[in-house]
Amino acid sequence: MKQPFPADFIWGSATASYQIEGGTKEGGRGASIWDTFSQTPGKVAGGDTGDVACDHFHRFEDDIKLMKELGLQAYRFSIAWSRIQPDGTGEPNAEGIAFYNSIIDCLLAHDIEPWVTLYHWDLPQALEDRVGGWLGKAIVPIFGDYARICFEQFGDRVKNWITLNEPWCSAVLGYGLGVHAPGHADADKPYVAAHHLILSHAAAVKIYREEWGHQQGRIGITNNCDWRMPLTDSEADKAAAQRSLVFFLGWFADPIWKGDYPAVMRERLGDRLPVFSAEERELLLGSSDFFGLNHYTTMLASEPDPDAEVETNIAGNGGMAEDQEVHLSNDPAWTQTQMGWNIVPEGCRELLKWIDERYDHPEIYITENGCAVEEPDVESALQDVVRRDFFDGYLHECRNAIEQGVDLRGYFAWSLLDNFEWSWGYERRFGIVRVDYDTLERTPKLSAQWYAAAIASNGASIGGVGHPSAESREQAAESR
Ligand code: PNW
Repeated sequence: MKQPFPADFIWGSATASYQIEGGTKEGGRGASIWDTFSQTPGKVAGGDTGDVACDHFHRFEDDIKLMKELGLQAYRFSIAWSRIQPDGTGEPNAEGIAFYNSIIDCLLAHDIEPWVTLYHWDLPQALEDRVGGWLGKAIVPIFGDYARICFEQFGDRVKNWITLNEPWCSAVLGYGLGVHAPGHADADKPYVAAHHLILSHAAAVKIYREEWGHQQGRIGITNNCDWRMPLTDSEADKAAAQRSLVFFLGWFADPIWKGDYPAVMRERLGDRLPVFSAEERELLLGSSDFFGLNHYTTMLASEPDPDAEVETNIAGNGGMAEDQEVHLSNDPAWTQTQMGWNIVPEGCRELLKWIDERYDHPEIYITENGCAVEEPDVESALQDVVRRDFFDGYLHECRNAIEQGVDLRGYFAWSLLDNFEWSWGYERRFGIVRVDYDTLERTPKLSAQWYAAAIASNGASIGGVGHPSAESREQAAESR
């Protein structure tokens, strides 16, 4: 046994509405941009949709019992906006409210703390049609109105709110690369969409603090970021790694923790990057009670060689590559997940330290971390050693970060269940619990048993599976 985590550390798991609920035509739910996108031929692997997904809509009670069996202390899920407001605006839909009330009440009855994400990518289709989704400023007060309904209906019991999940993904994958809904591929739209996402976050937080402060909850935002390790010790490569991090995370976190976009983005983008008014900057600054982080992988960053052919837009990992001029690559010593994402636990520790330093020691929650592993059958899922070792390695480095002074308060494994992995459909499995998509049967994997033991020991059992240490990886890399 190693050092336990801090006594009040929170252990949870996370999901998202469109990825698990199914029941897309039930309970008065309106269509979302992910219904439309997944029904568009060629957009999602295998033509998969979220129509049934894990059928959590009908099975949430059993799923919550399972969470209890695993000892989860917190559960992060998202609300499907179009269940609350089928057309994106107007009076709340009573059936949608009742559905989330049932989930919240059931969680509390099992002593599991609900962490609620207001927006995990499933924008009501009606808003895409009427106001152009996140591209128009009109969305800002509309999101505020939706958030207000949620605070009013659920805030007596929900004390942990996350406004947006990974606005980087909404902006870059949805408006830049076209691989997520609504499927725009454009060089400038990501910056416009991001601007309205950030302002929508601020609008929701203002409403929460001004109108619902008596509920005494907390509200914040979850951003995603990979780590960037400089390829060499050269100043140019170190600068490239920093630039890449700033374009990834600083884009969204700087307005909230520093009051404006990063200078390097302004320098490189000029007026392609929208401008916040003084009033908006004031509203943004300090508008998150905690730093929500989703972290999955690490890449090497270097100054592009002007003579080499520059790789642009490595989907999902680079962002808007042309604007950054950073060359990204993989260390061949690294192993990868089924997503092709490098497994580099020390990158997680380094990113936590970077956030701690840049944003002045915020309270951090890892609201997602996990991996996809190829699991053709239930037998392989019951032996998901790669996933178990992934969690053991990443959480071991989380503890190291805490020991080095980072204020990490909690961790949510992505994901509770195998689920609809966006443009990859059901082909990629991230769950600690196996879902058989024919029978919808749930089977906890080895990683779930491992996680249950980790929680039961408050993390003291973590670091015990004997994966290569950071040092041995470095040695392996150097000796190549
Ligand atoms: C996150 N990328 O998405 C989401 O929050 C989850 O809904 C998703 O299932 C999970 O991570 C696994 O993919 C991401 O390309 C999607 O860098 C893509 C990227 C990062 C996160």
